[in-house]
Amino acid sequence: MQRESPPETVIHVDLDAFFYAMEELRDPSLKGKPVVIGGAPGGRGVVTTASYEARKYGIRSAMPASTAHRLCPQAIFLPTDHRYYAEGSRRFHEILRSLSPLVEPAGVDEAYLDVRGCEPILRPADGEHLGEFAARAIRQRIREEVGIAASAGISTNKLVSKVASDAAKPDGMLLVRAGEEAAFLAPMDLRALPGIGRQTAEGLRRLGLRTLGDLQAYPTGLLRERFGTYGLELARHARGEFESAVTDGSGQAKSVSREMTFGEDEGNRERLRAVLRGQAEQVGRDLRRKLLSARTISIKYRYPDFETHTASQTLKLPTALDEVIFQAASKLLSAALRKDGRPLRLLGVAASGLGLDEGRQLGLDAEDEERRVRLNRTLDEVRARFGTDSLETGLTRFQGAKHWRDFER
Ligand code: TTP
Ligand code: MG
Repeated sequence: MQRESPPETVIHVDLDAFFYAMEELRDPSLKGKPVVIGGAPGGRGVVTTASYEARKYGIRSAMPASTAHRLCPQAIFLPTDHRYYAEGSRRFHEILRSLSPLVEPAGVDEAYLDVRGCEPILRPADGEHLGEFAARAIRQRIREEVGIAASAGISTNKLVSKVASDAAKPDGMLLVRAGEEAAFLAPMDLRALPGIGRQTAEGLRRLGLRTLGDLQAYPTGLLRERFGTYGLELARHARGEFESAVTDGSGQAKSVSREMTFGEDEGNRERLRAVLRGQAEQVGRDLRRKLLSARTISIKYRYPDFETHTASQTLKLPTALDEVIFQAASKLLSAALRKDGRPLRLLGVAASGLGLDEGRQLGLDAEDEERRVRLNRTLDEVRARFGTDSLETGLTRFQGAKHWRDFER
């Protein structure tokens, strides 16, 4: 008899304390100890992650190493070893791809998959929930083949599954059934919802809201007044409604972008280039964080009369490097301004044609490329510590300029 799959088929998988777990794998004596990865106790550098033991002392990702040292002087500090972690990350993504045709990588240690219709591959026992069965199988294979623990969330959509996997940590899994999404989210802090960053949370707290339940109960009209269409999206997300489906991660539709509407129309070429550079750096950082590289770089620009254009260039090799993204975007902008030199109202950069970056772009210049990727990673760490402005290579902040949907994590 053909049974229908239960509707909760979207799974979010995220490895537990990933960089630390990889370190513990090769040095089991670290087990149960407070360990910090990245930075030196002397105060230089930034924490990439910490063991769960170290987190008991309040140590968190992106915190200066000096703060971590102050919180827990006896902690063990280890340098990061990206090349070694990348190997674990590659195996992790491979396991997922072997279990479902629909896998969307979302970072070095996280991905979404949809197992709808995968009964023939997964073969759950009679009466067993397909999503739960798949999540259990995935976690077990990661445990056996990578050697570390993963947590999983299972629900009808990516947003709720992501929150569920967070709630299931460490080494757990959680199923949120269709119709129970809002009740599941209600008691949680506003920041538990991906897309509510520090600033948005601050804005919501000023309205007197504390939990996602408060947000669910808040009049939608008022949210719209305060936050525009983003307010409407917030209301839907707080109830656990999320439209965007799992994609296979290589689709043309997916892109990483940044754009900015200027407070006053901007005609100064140097300033426009500086904005573009800042955006290229942010796009590059997003790509590296997601372990993606891009094949196509585009710009979008809008004149004061709202006439809007895009222009794009396809690269010979996919990239995740700030400089390559900036050079391509900058050439496109120069060409655009040669044709029509009016001031701009909006400018943005996008990277598309995305694929999982498994070092494929390492061509003949492999060593040089490696060095540049490493440099970009170091810059990422410094920026995480001091904020984006600390290392801007040009002028990127404008009076009155505002980022459009620049979601914080
Ligand atoms: P996360 O999945 O956010 O964190 P985690 O795996 O260490 O811990 P959790 O159990 O809560 O999932 O990030 C994955 C890895 O990415 C993390 O091990 C280190 C790296 N990373 C950074 O380098 N900098 C950062 O700011 C963050 C958040 C992560
Ligand atoms: Mg993780």
